[in-house]
Amino acid sequence: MQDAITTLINSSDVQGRYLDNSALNKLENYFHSGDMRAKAATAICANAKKIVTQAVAKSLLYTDITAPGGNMYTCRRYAACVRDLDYFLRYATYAMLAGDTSILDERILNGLRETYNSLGVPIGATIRSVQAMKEVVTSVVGADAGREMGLYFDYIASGLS
Ligand SMILES: CCC1=C(C)/C(=C/C2=NC(=C\c3[nH]c(/C=C4\NC(=O)[C@H](C)[C@H]4CC)c(C)c3CCC(=O)O)/C(CCC(=O)O)=C2C)NC1=O
Repeated sequence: MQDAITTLINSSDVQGRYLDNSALNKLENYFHSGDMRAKAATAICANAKKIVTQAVAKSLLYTDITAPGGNMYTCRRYAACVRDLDYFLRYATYAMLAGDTSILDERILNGLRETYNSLGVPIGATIRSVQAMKEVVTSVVGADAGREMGLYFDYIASGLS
C-alpha cells in the first residue's frame, strides 16, 4: 500500500533530490486536509451500517435484482452483496485516509470483475450501488469530505467497468 507521503518521497528519492516545490505543495495540502480526513473516517465508522443499508435501499431494493431470479435473491446472496458494499466502504475510507488509490487495486479490484462475471453478479447494478453509497456518505460527512470520498468510490466504479 502507498500513501500520499511515501509516493512523494519515493519519487524524490529515485531522483536523489529533496522534494521540489510542487511536491512540497502537495504534501502541505495533504497535511492540511488531515483533520478533515480523520473526522470523515470517524463519522463513516460510526455510521457504516446505516450507510450501506441506505445505499441498498436507494439503488437495489425492490428491483429485479432482489426478486426471484435476481442476483441478490436468497438471503445468502443478499448478505454477500451487503458485505461487498461494506468492503467497498471500508477500503474507500482507508484510501481516503492514505490519500492514495493503491490499496483499492491491491485489496478490492484485483480479480473482482472476473469473479463477478463468473458468478453473474451484475456490474452495472454494482456501480449504481457504489454511486448511491457516494451520495449517502456525502450526506453523513459533508460536501468537502464527500468529494474526497467520491474520488475513491469512482475509482472502484471505473475499475469494475
Ligand atoms: C475484501 C475484498 C473482497 C471483495 C471485494 C469480495 C467480493 C466478492 N463478492 C462475491 C460474491 C457476491 N457478490 C455479490 C454482490 C452483488 N450482487 C448483486 O446483485 C448486487 C448488485 C451486488 C452487491 C452490490 C453477490 C450476490 C455474491 C454472491 C454470488 C453467488 O455466490 O451467487 C465473491 C465470491 C465469494 C463469496 O461469495 O464470498 C467475492 C470474492 N471478496 C473479498 O474478499
